[in-house]
Amino acid sequence: MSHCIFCKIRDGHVPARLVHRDDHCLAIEDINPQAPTHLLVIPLEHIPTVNDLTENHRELVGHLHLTAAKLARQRGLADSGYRLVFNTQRDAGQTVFHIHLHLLGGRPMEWPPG
Ligand code: DGP
Repeated sequence: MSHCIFCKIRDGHVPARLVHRDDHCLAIEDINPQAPTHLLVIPLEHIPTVNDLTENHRELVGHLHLTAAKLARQRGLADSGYRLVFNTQRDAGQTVFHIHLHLLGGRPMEWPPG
């Protein structure tokens, strides 16, 4: 079995609060939410970091963003706003090495992030 926690969630071996699933990605509630809405949009394919994306992932990357925008609309965040983030490698605080798009919203956010 894969050691990757998001592969385990994808395969149903670890429970998660699933809010979306299709042929290319799933979306779950983050276990440690940093905002009233904090979802993770995760490709089904195991891709460790954004550095590992190739031209073959062009459509997938668009799909992850369109899925996040749809989920944000469903939660009434389209006008108030939200943040989409791919943390990449150590300095950005990446802890799970299976790419995931954070969708954060429901409160004002600061810039630059800490
Ligand atoms: P990052 O730091 O960008 O790699 O974010 C990883 C996120 O994944 C972090 O916000 C916490 C979340 N997370 C880690 N393990 C689990 C888990 O088992 N279930 C869920 N739902 N989220 C998890």
